[in-house]
Amino acid sequence: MGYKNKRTGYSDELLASRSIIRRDNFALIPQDGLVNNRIPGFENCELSVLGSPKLGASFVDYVVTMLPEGKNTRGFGEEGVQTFVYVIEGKVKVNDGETDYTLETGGYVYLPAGKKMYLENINDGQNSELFLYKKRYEAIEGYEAHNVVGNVNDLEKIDYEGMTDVALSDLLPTDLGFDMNIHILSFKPGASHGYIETHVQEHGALLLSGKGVYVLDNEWIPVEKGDYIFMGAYVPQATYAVGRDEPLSYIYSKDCNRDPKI
Ligand code: UGY
Ligand code: MN
Repeated sequence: MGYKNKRTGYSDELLASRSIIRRDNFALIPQDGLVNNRIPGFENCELSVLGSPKLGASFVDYVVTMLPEGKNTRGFGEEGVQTFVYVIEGKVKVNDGETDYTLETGGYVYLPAGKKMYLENINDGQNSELFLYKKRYEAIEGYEAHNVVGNVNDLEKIDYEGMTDVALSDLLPTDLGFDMNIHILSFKPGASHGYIETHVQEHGALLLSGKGVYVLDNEWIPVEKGDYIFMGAYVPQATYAVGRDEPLSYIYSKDCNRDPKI
């Protein structure tokens, strides 16, 4: 139910939800139940804020449906904040104040702090679906970040920790100018993590395809395409992919390359 699948009004079934919110720890937010948020600058767009500081994240994630006339001419981002957009489906023009980039499905743009992101749906009268991200940039002397433009279909797929049925792609450069990265992890049905990770980094993950069972802080939770998972610092995490042919894939952010502040 909800605006994403246009099922609003009275339900014939009992009200139910798969949402699990453990503030400052982890959250599962399925598409059902998302509500349309209005954010200045986004015109003719339906969007929902996913991970945010109110949940315990140091970043903000959004899922955005750009309607045929959808745009942001005011600029997404603010002083000191880096931004990232990934096209889940559609065709979008992204501008950094100077240069236009045309993105199709699988395309992405990262803009460093100091630049605003302008967006326009150019998908021939059809909607475009986006994953958006912003985080305050933590600078270090002698290094800086720069614009990154690409498409996941052109990226190298690395066997994840030696497992040939789990593929990892890094969307951003790994050099010290970047204090975060965006990755895609893809598990063939039956594949899994090799161990339950526990680490200081946070993740915001949007499931792009497939089904699985995710363990978050020792709770085993069924997950599927369209779900969003927030994993806070140190939350034990891993997954088993299930299903018949579709891989369980998700795009996710991870902070990196910085010494924690005290
Ligand atoms: O990069 C990661 O930490 C990743 N393997 N985490 C995850 O999939 N939950
Ligand atoms: Mn992890």
